[in-house]
Amino acid sequence: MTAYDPNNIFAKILRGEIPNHTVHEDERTLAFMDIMPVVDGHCLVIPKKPARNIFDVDPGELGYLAQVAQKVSIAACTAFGADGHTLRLHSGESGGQEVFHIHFHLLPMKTGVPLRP
Ligand code: DGP
Repeated sequence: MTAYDPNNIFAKILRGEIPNHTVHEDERTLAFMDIMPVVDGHCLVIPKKPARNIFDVDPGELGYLAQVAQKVSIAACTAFGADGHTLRLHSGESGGQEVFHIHFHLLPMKTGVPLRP
């Protein structure tokens, strides 16, 4: 299995080396706005514990990440007036992953408003 790279962008965000717009933080997770949003309110939630993706994340960490994703998603939908939601998790280059620190994309959706390309 490929080793976790401690110099990936999200690891740098966790260490405070790259600024971010944080929307939620606790002892195990961080949620922040995506720098290239495909919809208004697009944010990401990541565990603080290193993991590349679905293939190596600890199941307990994934479960807690999903709980936080639910809370932040509901808050984001309220804040952005969304009536739906899309939750994405890319794993591996073929799965569309570009940053190799596991993250959920939280996408508040509005009827008639498509994702930006
Ligand atoms: P993925 O393809 O699932 O690995 O998505 C990576 C996402 O990370 C992509 O939507 C853009 C976002 N992103 C990349 N670099 C940065 C950054 O420096 N700051 C923030 N906030 N988001 C970033």
